[in-house]
Amino acid sequence: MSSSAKVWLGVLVTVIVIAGAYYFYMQQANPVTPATTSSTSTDDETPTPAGQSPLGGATTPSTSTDTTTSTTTPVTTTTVTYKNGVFTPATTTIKKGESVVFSNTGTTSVTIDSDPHPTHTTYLPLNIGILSAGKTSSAISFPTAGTYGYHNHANETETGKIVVQ
Ligand SMILES: [Cu+2]
Repeated sequence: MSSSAKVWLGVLVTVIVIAGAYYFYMQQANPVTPATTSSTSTDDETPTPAGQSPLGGATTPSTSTDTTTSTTTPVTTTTVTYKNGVFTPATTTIKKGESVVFSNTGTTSVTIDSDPHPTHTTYLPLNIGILSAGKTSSAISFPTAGTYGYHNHANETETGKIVVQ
């Protein structure tokens, strides 16, 4: 029993000596580390003044944002009605940049397309296609002045035009 205690004591002393030696060597290696730390703190001083300049400049752009917010222009939209073979009004006059919607208030469907029939090339946004009875098209914008004819593609004698001034 006492001999095994001596063995354990020997092991304990050996471990302490090895740990002490290891710790001593680590301390000798340490002088390199403080040199790195002091050079890092020198680098930190440079970004700090640079970071302060954007913070001061940020006050000016936030003021100009308020000026941009007040831009809301309602678009004038004119309705053309189609009822059982007739577009009303036959000629719709609007201003540049305004819009037109087609509303089918009759009992038969209509196929609205841009002139000329059958190529429909005058103004492509006017190629609405089939508008069922009771339906209203989405708004078509006319940014450029001119005369834009359209017709019922299913019955090309039913026509109308939009004059953009
Ligand atoms: Cu057509």
